[in-house]
Amino acid sequence: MKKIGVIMGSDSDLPVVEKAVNTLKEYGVPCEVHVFSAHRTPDQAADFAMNARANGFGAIIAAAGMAAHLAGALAARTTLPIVGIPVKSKNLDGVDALYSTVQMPSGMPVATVAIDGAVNAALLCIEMLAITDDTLAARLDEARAKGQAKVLAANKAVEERFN
Ligand code: RP5
Repeated sequence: MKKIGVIMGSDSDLPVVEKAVNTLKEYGVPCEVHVFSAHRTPDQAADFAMNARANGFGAIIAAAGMAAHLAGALAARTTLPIVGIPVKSKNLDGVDALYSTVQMPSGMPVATVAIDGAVNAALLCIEMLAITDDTLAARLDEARAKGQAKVLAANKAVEERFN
């Protein structure tokens, strides 16, 4: 199975990023986790992206806050799919990172999830791998069915109380 690269701009992003790592682990998807900054360690970030395909990665998750250029900087160096997580910071609540991550120029895509949307970032990568992996696809279906059962139960409780 291809690996997922999980890159964050700072170890201060770890509380958010850990949720992506845990989700990948739940599905048995191998990943590598690194702190590479688009601004503070640009050479290491570029080097990782340039060699990622040859090193067995299938997609890369990039989490960064503030002037969040990490996802775009990695996208500039690889044609592997990049999933960007805009990380919330205290002054602008993550809207700064959301705009920095999502507003990519044409020809240079970054699939951007919600602010702090680490679980969805992991699930999106798992869905990419599941295109050619029926076991993973079945596990995704199972999780969807569980989610649906939960909402149906909640609906039943609300309907019984109010209707
Ligand atoms: C970004 O700046 C990082 O991704 C982090 O979210 C933010 C703040 O970094 P630290 O100052 O906490 O290292 O590059």
